[in-house]
Amino acid sequence: MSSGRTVPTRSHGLGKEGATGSGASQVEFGDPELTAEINHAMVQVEELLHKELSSGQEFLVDKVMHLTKAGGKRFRPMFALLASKFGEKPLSEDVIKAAVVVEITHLATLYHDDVMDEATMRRGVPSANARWDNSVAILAGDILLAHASRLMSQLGTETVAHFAETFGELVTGQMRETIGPRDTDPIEHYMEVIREKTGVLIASAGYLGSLHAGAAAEHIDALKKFGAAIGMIFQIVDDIIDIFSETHESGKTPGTDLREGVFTLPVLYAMREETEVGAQLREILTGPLTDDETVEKVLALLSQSGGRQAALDEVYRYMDIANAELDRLPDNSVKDALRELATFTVKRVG
Ligand code: GRG
Repeated sequence: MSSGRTVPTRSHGLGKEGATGSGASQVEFGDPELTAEINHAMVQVEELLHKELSSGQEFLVDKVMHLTKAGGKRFRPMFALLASKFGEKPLSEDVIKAAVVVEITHLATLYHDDVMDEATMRRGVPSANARWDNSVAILAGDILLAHASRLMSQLGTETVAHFAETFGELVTGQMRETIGPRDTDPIEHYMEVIREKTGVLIASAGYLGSLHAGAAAEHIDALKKFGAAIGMIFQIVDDIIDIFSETHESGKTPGTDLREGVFTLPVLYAMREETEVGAQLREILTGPLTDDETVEKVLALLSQSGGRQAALDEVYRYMDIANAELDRLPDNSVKDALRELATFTVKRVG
C-alpha cells in the first residue's frame, strides 16, 4: 500500500488514546451483576486475543503485540459482549471469538491507517510505522487480517460473508477519504467516510455479538444499527473536540486535523456559511495549515461560526436514531447500559 495520496486522511480516536493501558480494562455498569459478567468475559477476550496473536514467527508476534499491548479502550469487543446479552447464549465461546475478531480487525486498520497518515503515535506509544517502517506496519496489519480470518472461519460462513462486506466498506471509506469529495457535496462525503471507516466496524460488533448469542433477527438488526449510529456520534464528537477543546481537556492539541488539511464536519459547516466568517474561512482553508498563527486565527473564526452547533445537531440526530434502535430491544439493564454509553459519548461535548 502506498502513502502517496491526493488528499490527507486523519488520525481518528474515540476519546483519549491509550486511555485504558494494557490488558482488560474494568468498566462499571449500573448493574453490579452485569459489571462482573462483562468484566469477566473481557478477561477471556484479552486471553484469546493474546493467544491468537502470539502464534507464528516471533518476528511477527512482536510487531502485532506492539499495539495490542499498548491497550486502547477495547470498546468494540465490549459492545459485542453487551450485544450478546440479548441472545440465548450470552458471552458464549463463539461470542468471545467474535469479539476478538472485531478487535483484531480494528487493530489491522490502525496499522494501515497510521501508514497512510504518516502518524508518529498511536495508543500513547510510537506507531508501528514510526517504530519500524511502513513495510513492517503494513505487513503487521496483513498478518492481523490472517489471524482474524482464521478465527472467523471457526464461526461459520455467515460471519465470513459479513466480514467480506465489512472489509469492503472499511477500504471503500479509506479510499473515499483518500480521493476526497471531488465534485460531490463535501458534507455528504464526510458523512459517508465516517460511516464506512468508523460506523461499520462498531455495527459489526453489535451484529456479531448478538448473532453468535442466537438473538432474534429483529434484535440483531437493532444492535447493528445502534452500533452504526454510535460510530457516527463518536466520530463527530471527536472531530468537534479536535477543534473546540482546550488542550488539557482532550489531551490533544486543538486543530490537529486542520494542520493536516483535513476539514471535518464543524469546519465544513462553517465554510458553507454565507457570512464574513465563512468567506474568510473559505479563503484560508485551501490546504494543510503550517503555522501556529494561522491555526489560531482559523480556530478563532470557527468559534465565531455556527459550525460547532451544526455538527452538534447532527450528533443529536444520530442520538435519536441510536435511541430509536434501543427502543426495539427488550427493557433490561444491558439496554440501560447502552443508553448510558450513548449519552456519555455526547456529554463529552455538552
Ligand atoms: C481492512 C486492514 C483494513 C484496512 C482498511 C486503513 C483502512 C482501510 C481503514 C481505516 C479505518 C480506520 C482506522 C478508522 C478509524 C476508526 C477509529 C475511530 C479509530 C480509533 O478507535 P478507538 O478510539 O481506538 O476505539 P482504541 O485505540 O481505543 O482502540
